[in-house]
Amino acid sequence: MRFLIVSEEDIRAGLTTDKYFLWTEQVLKSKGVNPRVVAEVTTSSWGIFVGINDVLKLLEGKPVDVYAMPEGCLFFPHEPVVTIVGRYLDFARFETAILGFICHPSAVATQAFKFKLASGGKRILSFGTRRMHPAISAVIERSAYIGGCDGVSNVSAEKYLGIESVGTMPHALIICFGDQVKAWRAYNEVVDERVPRIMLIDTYYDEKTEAILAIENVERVDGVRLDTPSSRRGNMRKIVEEVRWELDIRGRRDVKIVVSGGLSLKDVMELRDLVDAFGVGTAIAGAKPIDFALDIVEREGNFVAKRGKRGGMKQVYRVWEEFRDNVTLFNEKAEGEPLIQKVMENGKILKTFDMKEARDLVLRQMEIIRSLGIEERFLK
Ligand code: PCP
Repeated sequence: MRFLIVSEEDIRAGLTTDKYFLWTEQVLKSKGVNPRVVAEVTTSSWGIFVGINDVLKLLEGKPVDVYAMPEGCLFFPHEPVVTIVGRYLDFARFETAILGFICHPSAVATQAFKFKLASGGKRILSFGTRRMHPAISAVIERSAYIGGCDGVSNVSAEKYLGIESVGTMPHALIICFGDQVKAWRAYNEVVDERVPRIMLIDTYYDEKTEAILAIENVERVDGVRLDTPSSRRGNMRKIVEEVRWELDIRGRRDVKIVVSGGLSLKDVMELRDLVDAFGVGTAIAGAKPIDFALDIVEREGNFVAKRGKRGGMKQVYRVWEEFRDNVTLFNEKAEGEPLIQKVMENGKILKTFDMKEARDLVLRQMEIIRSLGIEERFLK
């Protein structure tokens, strides 16, 4: 018995396509129609572009050229993030997988970006792989990390991404001991001492009661985590304020406060001055996919486009100082740095993108947004 996961071979062979592409192939072949086209991937919202490496792996060896923005680049509405040049039948059936490789990962990165921007510099931890299929855990953590998360909880990130995962402790640990103090002490004794001691303080009693219990009974407490259930959240800010107060008056300003559980961007903005780190699950890992589409914009050298799309192969020039772009036809010049570069030539991969470089690019863009004071535009 195997998990229901489509194999890499089947994805490469084009099995994960939508049926209408197979009928399209059949019709075009039978009528001898196979134009040379330029097709581009665009959407009507802004976001952080992630997923190009898998697209390149998918198209490797096929007689097409591919152009793309760098991974981690913030794209604006209607800008091409990927452009494919070749005969339509050489890539038609891969549209489904090409979009699948970027729609959800880019959405995860975009959500991570928003949370990091909203946090005002506080730590954002990706806690949400449990909300999605485990086969894509590493994809989620990579996207979350590129988007700006400071840490990721899924252990697969260590093997697949080369980054150390982070975490605290689950309620199950406390309940197995049936006693918070015993559980916290045991954690202290057993877990590698390099791991910060972030004690979960909402299992049985009020958070401030458990916070006091922790610092008064456990030798080492680096932080406390409030995962307060929604049924108990009258006013989360007041709860966190109380915990901070009780810790401070006992001389424990050093104890960090971590908040998790169903967090939204609004929650983070409301709590960021009080909280040191946020564990975010569903709102990042389960991000609503960005609805990228792949559209033909040139056929046999002529501009074409369906309604709502813009014809012609394009270049995007970024004016960094103002954080705005100029979009032109590909061979035209404009003010700014060209963002679209050739990444595949006739099926040969010219460039892949490094996760850490992509993350650096994201953080650089975030810094520019902050320095220009235009955060509001990117928090919607
Ligand atoms: C998990 C963890 C985080 C949650 C998930 C993040 O919660 O403690 O708070 O995901 P979310 O943003 O989608 O809520 P639980 O399922 O309560 O896990 P546990 O009781 O094991 O800590």
